[in-house]
Amino acid sequence: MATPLERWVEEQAKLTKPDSVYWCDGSEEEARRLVEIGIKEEKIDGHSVFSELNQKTFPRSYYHRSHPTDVARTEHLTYVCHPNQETAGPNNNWMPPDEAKEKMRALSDGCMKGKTMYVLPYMMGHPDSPYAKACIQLTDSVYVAISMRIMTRMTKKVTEKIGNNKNFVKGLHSVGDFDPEKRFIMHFPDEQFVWSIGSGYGGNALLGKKCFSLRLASYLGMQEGWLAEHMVILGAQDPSGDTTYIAAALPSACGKTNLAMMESVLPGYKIWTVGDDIAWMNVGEDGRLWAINPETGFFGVACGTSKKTNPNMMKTLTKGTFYPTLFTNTAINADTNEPWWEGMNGVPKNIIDWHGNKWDPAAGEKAAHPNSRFTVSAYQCPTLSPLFENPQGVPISAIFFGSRRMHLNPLIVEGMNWQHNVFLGARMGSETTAAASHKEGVIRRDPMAMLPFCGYNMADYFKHWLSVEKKLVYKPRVFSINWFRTDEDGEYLWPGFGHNIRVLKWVIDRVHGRVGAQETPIGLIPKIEDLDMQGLDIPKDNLKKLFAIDKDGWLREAGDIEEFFKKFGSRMPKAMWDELNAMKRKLG
Ligand code: SAT
Ligand code: MN
Repeated sequence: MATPLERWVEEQAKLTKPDSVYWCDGSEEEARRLVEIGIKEEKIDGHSVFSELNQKTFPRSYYHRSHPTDVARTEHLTYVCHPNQETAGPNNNWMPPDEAKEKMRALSDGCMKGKTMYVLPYMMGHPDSPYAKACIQLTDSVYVAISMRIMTRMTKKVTEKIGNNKNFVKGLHSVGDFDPEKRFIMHFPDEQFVWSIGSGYGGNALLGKKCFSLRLASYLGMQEGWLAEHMVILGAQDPSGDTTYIAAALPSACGKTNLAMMESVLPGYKIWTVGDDIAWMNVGEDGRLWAINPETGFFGVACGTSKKTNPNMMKTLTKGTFYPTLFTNTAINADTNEPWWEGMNGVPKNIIDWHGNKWDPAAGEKAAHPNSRFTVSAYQCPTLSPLFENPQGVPISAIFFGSRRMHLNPLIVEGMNWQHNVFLGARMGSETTAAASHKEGVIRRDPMAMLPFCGYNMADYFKHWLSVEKKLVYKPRVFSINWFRTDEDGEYLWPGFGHNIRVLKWVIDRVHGRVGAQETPIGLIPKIEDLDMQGLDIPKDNLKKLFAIDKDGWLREAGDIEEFFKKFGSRMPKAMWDELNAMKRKLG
């Protein structure tokens, strides 16, 4: 008798009509075979799927050039198909599930002809974790199969674990013919099912990541009383040896990976990395908030990563103990066959750009795509937390809601109480980045950095965040952060990167009740003298500017927040309106 899993795979094969179906076991030997296929057989737009990079300096690394139209998440083609549009909310594109499936069936009919369908059994979360989920993704892309091996715990055991169970997480993925006109990422929360066609790009195609671990999981979390968040998880060890765990939400391409493995400039402080993108958070029996990272890899932005900005990532990328590491749409140093990107180090003489052509700097185009990425195993990270594999996760004492703002938002602001904390997340706005295909650098509301990832009505999401308070005996402190404020000349006021430990130190001291704060109309800010500035010589005036509250600017911001809240009509919790009105009142 076939299992429900086997029957499901068979049904999908009947529709997509691959030449063969291959069940992956997640082994290194298998990965080597798939990479070989990517080098020799599979092509995208005339290019090989993989090519070998310099194995001396970047051991076990391969280069991947995507289809030129397939370089970022496509939010306008991403749908969350609840039976009822209200459940999806104004923050999601919506289609009735039946209509969505009909559309996808038509696009998927025969889409794997001439190809192999790979069956990927994987866990999100450590298999011993009570919070882990067993998942299956089908795909016709070796790039996606290999990426999933890096990003998740892919093993045959998952198939056994699913056994005769019907309730596993399902993903059906095909790159189709990469036609953006025929590209859709459809979510069916009631069935724990994601159906994606037309793209091989990370967030569109690695269905365990944003699609399941955020969009579907956030909805599941709402129903079951936990939180699936777009957050880094890190441990900050202080000179006493204590480690304080922090979860930090930041929009895509705003420095989450750098924060997760920051090299402290303050002596005695050390950061331990638990995750760089996704946190699943449950209230434990002890009343504390416990976070796990469901992933095992980093899918990070290459541009700007260097020995200076993120030395631990450069070490991670060159370690070569896990097979393989991927570089997607970076440039290549033609003389050394090493990956290269803007901001890595000096500019090599001969560069192949991300299109595969000799790069001419005079033409004014970047050599690496601004959203070029690496895919690398977390097990290569020198700062990986000793609790990375802890099934319970780590206890969170502080939460950051961060945005990228040249103006307005202070370096750090602390919430006054839980309701205000939730408002700090709900009022977030951030400048858009190259991680999604839209205009860059415009401010959009992005509550909790979840706008593209919240799989249900965001008004209900705020309600859910508010409701978590009553279960918490030990409430994390909550902060809004912004590393990106600039002065009149557009120069960054804060050096960022390893210097951010100065801000974390203040946070740790707040968590342990060792330091005070001062109240402003938007929340609590540090007393300047409480920030540890040893070894950093920046004008005192800059520090003042970093915390300046521009009342008129904030009143305009309040108007923008109000417009956003209004979209949710009567579903928006009154608590959020109360907070907005209180902020306006305090601003005068
Ligand atoms: O969504 S991805 O995982 O591809 C990257 C991001 O935008 O955070
Ligand atoms: Mn992300």
